[in-house]
Amino acid sequence: MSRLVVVSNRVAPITEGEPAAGGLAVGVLDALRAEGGVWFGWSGEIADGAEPLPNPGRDVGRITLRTIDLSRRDYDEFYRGFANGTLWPVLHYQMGLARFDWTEFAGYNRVNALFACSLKSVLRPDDLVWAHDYHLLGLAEALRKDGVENRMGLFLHTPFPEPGVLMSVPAHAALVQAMAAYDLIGFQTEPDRTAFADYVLRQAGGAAPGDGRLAAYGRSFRTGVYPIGVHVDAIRAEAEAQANRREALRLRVNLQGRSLILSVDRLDYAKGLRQRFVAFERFLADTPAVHGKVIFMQIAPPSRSDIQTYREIRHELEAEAGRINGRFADVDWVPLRYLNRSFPRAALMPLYAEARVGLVTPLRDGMNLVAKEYVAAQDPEDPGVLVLSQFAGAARELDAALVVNPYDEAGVAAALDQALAMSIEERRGRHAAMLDVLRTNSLDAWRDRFVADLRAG
Ligand code: GDG
Repeated sequence: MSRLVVVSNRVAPITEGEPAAGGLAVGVLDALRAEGGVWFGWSGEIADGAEPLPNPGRDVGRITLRTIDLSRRDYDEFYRGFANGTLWPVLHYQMGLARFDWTEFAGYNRVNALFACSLKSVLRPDDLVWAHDYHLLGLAEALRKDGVENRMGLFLHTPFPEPGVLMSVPAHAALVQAMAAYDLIGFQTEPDRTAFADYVLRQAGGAAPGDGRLAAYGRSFRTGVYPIGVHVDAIRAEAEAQANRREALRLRVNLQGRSLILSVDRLDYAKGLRQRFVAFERFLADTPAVHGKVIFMQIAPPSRSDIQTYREIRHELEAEAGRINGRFADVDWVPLRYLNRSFPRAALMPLYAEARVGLVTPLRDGMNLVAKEYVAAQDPEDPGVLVLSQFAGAARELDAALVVNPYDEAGVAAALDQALAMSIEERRGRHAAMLDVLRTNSLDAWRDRFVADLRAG
């Protein structure tokens, strides 16, 4: 069988025998561990004058890790610039936070070509290339220009916006044309796939012969929907096995019977933290009966902190958290706990299980694995309630959650009230329905379906 070669912006640091953190890393590693293969990407190192050849390979079990370094200019123009300064906000419908610069777009293409050139040196003729995410929209086109004819697939972890939104990026036409060089493009949800197809049909004069296939730019390629999932049983086992860990015990003692509302997000404006803080404030203002009885804990490990918009949101949230606590806290109660750091995964799972409410309200999200992890971690006999943004990809599957509009403070506040008052019968019913979906659309199913479709062509 053909060898699997996974390409992502970063190769996650992995150690044999240890679980990986994050959905992409877990999903990809399982596939590679099962079949053997190569994982290729940026090392995380910045080295000026770096060669386009990959660093010496490192084998972890049956997986070979191949990395390249980036120069400072590559990092600035490709990573901080076009990928995270332009594409990320636009893909998440945050056009007001996007900037655009043709030099950065050229840097993005240059790094995609660098990846291609370096990857070519390790590729065998029948390897399957599986690229991940918005950093690598141009990889297949660059490989094909280098004469590589392997089968290539792309899975986009983020949303794909409607054509009118995408077109706010001046380079939109070149971007979509480059994507068409893949043989298979996978999306998290049907609306993402449809938005992409709309662009190809209406803006690029393409055709849709059926079965997700599109014809445009002189090529024919497939599109499909592959919702990423989680390992349901492993998460519940982790939540239980670690239930007596020191942090979980400390938390339980500290809660003193109060209800915990929990949010866990990378610190990113697309996750809707500012709107969520305001909705929680509204909930406290509207519901005096809960004062002293609930605690909202926001875990938000910093991310991309060398990008200005990320520094700004961090400052804003610190101020908001202080203001809300200043307004409502009492001598023996602080309503909002804002933890600006990351936790080991083993500590996170029992926290999920302890929380009465999982509050997941991104402004846009490709999927949102925290929502799925929260559901998987619950005790089926006494589960908590998921409050979920309608703009998370996960809301397409988890419609038994309390689905809210993250821009509607009053609506989110009302959902919190409803969640905390919900009967055990209703909680069990909603949880069982969501668990069924999680089992069907598991992480294994995501990976197996994508790889099978890529192989089938
Ligand atoms: C992208 C898309 C899509 C978070 N804090 C800590 C921690 N985490 C883990 C969570 C979860 C992962 O990070 C975050 O995944 P999400 O899906 O919520 O969000 P993104 O990072 O934006 O991921 C997203 C995903 O790709 C997969 O396709 O769902 O839409 O944006 O697993 O548990 N893990 C640890 N400590 C923390 O403090 N250990």
